[in-house]
This record gives sequence, C-alpha cells and structure tokens, in this order.
Amino acid sequence: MKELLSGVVIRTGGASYIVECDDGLQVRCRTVPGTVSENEGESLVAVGDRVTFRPKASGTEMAEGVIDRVARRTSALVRRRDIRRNRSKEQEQVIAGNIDQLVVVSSADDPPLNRRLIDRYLAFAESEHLPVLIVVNKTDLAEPGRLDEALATYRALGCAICCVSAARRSGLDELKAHLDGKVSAFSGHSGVGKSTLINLLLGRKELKTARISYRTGKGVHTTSSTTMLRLADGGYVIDTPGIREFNLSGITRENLRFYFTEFLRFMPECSFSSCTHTVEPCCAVIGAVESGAIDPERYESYLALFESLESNA
Ligand SMILES: Nc1nc2c(ncn2[C@@H]2O[C@H](COP(=O)(O)OP(=O)(O)OP(=O)(O)O)[C@@H](O)[C@H]2O)c(=O)[nH]1
Ligand SMILES: [Mg+2]
Ligand SMILES: [Zn+2]
Repeated sequence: MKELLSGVVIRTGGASYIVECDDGLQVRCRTVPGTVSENEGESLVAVGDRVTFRPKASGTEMAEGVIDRVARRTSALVRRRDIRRNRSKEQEQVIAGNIDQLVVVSSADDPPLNRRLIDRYLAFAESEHLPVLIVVNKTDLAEPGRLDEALATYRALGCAICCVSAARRSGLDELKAHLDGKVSAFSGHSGVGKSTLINLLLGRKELKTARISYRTGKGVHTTSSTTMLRLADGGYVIDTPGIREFNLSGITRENLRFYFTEFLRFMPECSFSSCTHTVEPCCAVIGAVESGAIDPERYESYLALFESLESNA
C-alpha cells in the first residue's frame, strides 16, 4: 500500500475534492465510508480542510486518491443549505475551513456600500474571533468624501481597511501585504468585484467574473462554488459565492450586543443589566447614539440584526 500524503482541499465538486500538496501537486480525491473526520457533526470535507490521503494508480491525467482523515478545523464559514429555517446541523454546510481572516469586500458604488452587510460580517467575525479586513473596491466610482464617514467609524473600531480599484489597479500592493502568508476568505455582496480582485492578485484570469456591471446585471451571482487559490508570495485566498444566507447560528438576541464592541463601554451604565438597548428606558447605548458617541448607522445595523434574529427563532 502506498504511504499517506497530506494537502489542503482547494475545490469541491460533485463527489470529489481537489487536494493540493505543499509541492503544488493536485490530486482528485474522494471519501470512502472509512474516511475519518475530526469535525463531528459538521460537513465532512470543505475547502481549506487539511487532509491526509492515500494516492492510487489512475489512468486519468490528474492523480487520484482516497481521503483517509480530515483534520480538526480551527474555524469555519457556514451557510444554511436550506433557507427554510431548519437549524439542525445537517442543514448547515461548511463553505470554508481553517481561515485566518475574513475579508469583507464591498464596493464604493455599483452596488452601493452596504453597511448593514458589513456590520453583519463584523458581528459574525467577532463572534468567531476571526480578524477582519474590510476592502472597499471600485473607488474609481466613489464620490469624493462620500466614504469618509463610514470608513472613520470602522477605523475607530480598529478594523484594517484597504481601499482599492480593480479597474484602476490601485491599492493592490497594500491589499497583497494584508493577505501575505494567511488564508483569507473573500466574502461580500454579489457584484462587488471579489473574483475580479482575486484574478488581479493572481496575475491570471482564473475565476469567472461578471461581464456586465451590477447595475445592469441585476444582482447576478457569477461565482457559484468556493475555490481556494495560492498566492505567489504565500498565503491563500478563498473566493466564496456572494453569501445571502450567511449563517449567524452562534449569535442570539442575548449575545449580539457583545459583538458590537463599541457598545461595551456604555453597557454598564444602562439601568437594566439585561438591557437589549432597543426599548428600555435609561439605556446608555441609546444615549451614546443620541450624543454622537456611537455611529447611528451602526446602531441601525444592530437593530436590524436584532430583529432578524427574532424572526429566525
Ligand atoms: N468600475 C469598476 N468596476 C469593477 C471593479 N472591479 C470589478 N468591477 C466590475 O464589477 C462586476 C462584478 O465583478 P465580479 O468580480 O464578477 O464580482 P463578484 O464579487 O465576484 O460577484 P459574485 O461572483 O456574483 O459574488 C464586473 O463587471 C467587474 O468588471 C472596479 O474596481 N471598478
Ligand atoms: Mg465572483
Ligand atoms: Zn441599554
């Protein structure tokens, strides 16, 4: 029997997985009933997983193998398979594992900067202890000054921010520096330019991108599967489909407030220790919104998320 090899899953498709070894060799692997997973109750194999596999003789162009073991994931991006609100674990699909940072890609326009979505990702990342990089693409379309207020808020929160334009090829070196040596999952609204940016980072047109603009394309979802790509200078980027039903399963109405970190210093001053900062009298968080100490847009995002959590219960 051949010895075991190890690698990382870079693509899933049908019943097989493409595993890339450290030396760059790509092997098409499948699982068998004896495949061992160290992630009980979660998807068996996901992009980003470290696996060991047994290579086997194959008559095809690409080497083939059988996955022996899937290592424990240090982090996971999960989405619901079924949006009919079934919360059982089987309904949750891990779209990427072992990520080091979540790259929240947004665009200055076309589609317009979506602060609700950015805040949703930030709350998720906070709940998962994942570092975040906010990328604002399409700065070529930005009206001067329009972005400043939003960016000031995120800077004050301590987020790393990178303003780029794929069209003008600007800001890419800074973006590369943020990705160096890490596994970064790109996520964000459809049409913001995730695949376009990744192609530029790779220096080749590896991923399919939308041919028309978001405005005329009416919310097309060009990327439909998750792919992991190795950057020349080290590190990996993962292109995820624009995630509509991004799963916030770890977040509840009770703990949401802890993931809006700028609320924390005001919370002890609320009249009620269990204050949800929505309707309670003498709420210090609401007071801070009114005095301008908390950005009202962030508070609006909090309320929107709070409401959505109730309707999912
Ligand atoms: N003006 C402008 N257009 C851009 C820029 N970057 C990307 N685009 C365009 O935006 C559209 C969407 O780009 P994609 O890379 O396909 O977007 P995506 O985020 O991967 O979208 P999904 O795969 O649907 O999630 C394409 O028409 C790109 O040419 C930019 O910096 N400026
Ligand atoms: Mg895409
Ligand atoms: Zn309060």
